[in-house]
Parts: sequence; structure tokens; C-alpha cells
Amino acid sequence: DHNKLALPVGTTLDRFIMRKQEDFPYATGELSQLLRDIALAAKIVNREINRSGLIDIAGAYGSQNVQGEDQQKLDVIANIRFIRALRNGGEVCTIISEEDEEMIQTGNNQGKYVVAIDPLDGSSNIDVNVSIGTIFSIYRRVSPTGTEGTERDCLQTGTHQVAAGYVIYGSSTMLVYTTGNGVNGFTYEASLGEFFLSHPHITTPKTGAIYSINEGSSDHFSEGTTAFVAYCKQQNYSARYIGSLVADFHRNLLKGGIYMYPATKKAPKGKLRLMYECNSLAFIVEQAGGKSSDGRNRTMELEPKGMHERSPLFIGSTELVEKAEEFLAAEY
Ligand code: AHM
Ligand code: MG
Repeated sequence: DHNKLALPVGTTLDRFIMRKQEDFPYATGELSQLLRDIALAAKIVNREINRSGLIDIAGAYGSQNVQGEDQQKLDVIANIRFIRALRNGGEVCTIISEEDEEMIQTGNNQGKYVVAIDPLDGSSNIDVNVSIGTIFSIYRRVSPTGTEGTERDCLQTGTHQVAAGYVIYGSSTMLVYTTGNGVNGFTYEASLGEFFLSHPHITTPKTGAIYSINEGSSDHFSEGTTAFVAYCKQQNYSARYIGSLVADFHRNLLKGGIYMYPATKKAPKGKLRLMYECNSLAFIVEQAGGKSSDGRNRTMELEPKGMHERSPLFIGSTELVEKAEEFLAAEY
């Protein structure tokens, strides 16, 4: 019942999280705290990103950082910031991150949650001032508390997500997330250091006129993918591809459209990672009334076999994803 939960535009994220929690009678507040930890890390990463253009000239105008630290790459910095925030928060026992091959044990063995995260996606876009993002999923651990999280805690199907979201560092910085009760978007006001509710109860159009795919790889597309792209052109859809998953997804979520990273001959499972790219966005798109699949199977029902496993991704407006599935049906 979204109306009961409706809060006005301009509500701060903290207040929003607090009020939502009151609607769940047995909520202990740990998930709320975890979401706040993520928001805090997002603010810190946002600051680093905004400053990144100045780093090379910082020495020249005399504001080199006092420690004289070597400047690390932003995706490494983002990874450190998010892990630190989740570790300090105490609600998370184990993290899987795109930046780390192995599971990260936070030392909080009482923590009830597991987080899968891509701390800074699309990082090749940083140097050219194009939008980038953070993507995350939250799961409840299945192993008993008191010990380290296990691989089984980390390899749950997307249907078990309790929350998922992304941060887009763009012309505005936004946090968009769901806890399974609709999708809400918050815009960051840097001078106040707060996220404010700007996009309450986001729903994605049933159909759209945007298709997003890297056509530079079209020589390696399957027949079904090639035919579907041809269909999009016949329909006079617009091609839009930033090459930053969060930005491409966010635009299509609001405007309607389809984002595709298909299987190719070179990459039979596509490029994107199931646990912290595909599933997270799949949960959001479904909560917004859209659809996500690997071309045939619902993304959130795919059985993960590895933490860094890849999956093809067809995500966006329901009608367009279903159309793509029709074209791909012969291949499965
Ligand atoms: P990354 O995790 O190494 O940054 O790669 C993921 C990015 C996505 O943001 C984007 O959608 C995709 O790679 C673009 O890939 P391509 O250049 O093959 O089109
Ligand atoms: Mg990534």
C-alpha cells in the first residue's frame, strides 16, 4: 500500500528511512542503519569524484593533501570508503565487491546482512567527466550469526534481496533504492550534505522508444540480438548508450526503454556481473513495474554459481524486454 507510505517530496533520506521503518512492526532498525551507512559512504565518494578533476592541478595551486598521499584511483578509493562504512556500521558480516576477488569479512559476526557491491561502475568514464555509479544489493544471511558469513550467504538468488539500489554521480547525484515496496529516488544537496526525496514511487513506462546497446560489438551478436536491434531501428527508436550502466539504466527507467548487454561470441555470458550489477538493477526495475532477464530467464531467479559470475542482461520497460525475448527465443 504505497499511499499509506507516501511521504512528501523534500523529505530527507534519514527521515524517510526512519518513517518507513515504523511501518514494519518488527523491524529492528538494522536495515535502516545499513542504508544510512551506504548513504554516508556515497556522500564521501561523491566528494572524491567532484574533486577528481582538480587532482592533477591541485599541486600547482598549492592544495596538495597534507599527508602527501599518493593519489589512488577512484574506483579503489570508492571500494575502501564503502567497505569502511559497512564495517563501521556493524550490520554487515560479509561483503562481495567487484574490486575484490574473495569475500570480505568485516569482523562483525553478529551482522545479519550480506552486501554485494560495485563501488564505482563505469570508471573508464571518470577521466572524461561522464556519469558513473555505485550499485548494491543487500541480503539477509542464511547462516547463523556468531560466525563469519559463508559462500552460501553470498550466493543467494536475486529473489532473496531485501534491498537494492544505486547511486548516480551525474549532473546531480542521486540515490535510488528499493526495499521491496516500490522505488524511491533522492537527490543530493551538497551544500546541506543531505539527500532529499525528489522522485517518490518511481514507475517505469510499460514501453519506450530508447534502446541501449554497444553496437560496436554487433559483429559478435547472435542472430536474435541482431534481429531485435534491427527491429528497434524499424520502430525508429532512439539509440542511447553512455557506457555507464547506472546512467544508461537510470535514463531508461525514467523515460522508458531497454538496456541490453547480450551474450556475444567473444563473451558468451555477456560482461555484466550477476551479483552486483544485474540482480540489483533487476530488483529495482521490477519494483518500478519493468522487467529484467538474461534473454529468457528472469534475472532474479538465476542460480549464482560464483560471486563474480556474469549474465547477459535485457532490462527495462516490460513490453520491450518481452519483445527482445521473442527474438531471442530460438536461441535457447
Ligand atoms: P566496469 O565494471 O569495468 O566499469 O564495466 C561495466 C561497464 C558498465 O557500466 C557499462 O554498461 C559496460 O561496462 C559497458 O561495456 P562496453 O564498453 O563493452 O559497452
Ligand atoms: Mg562494474
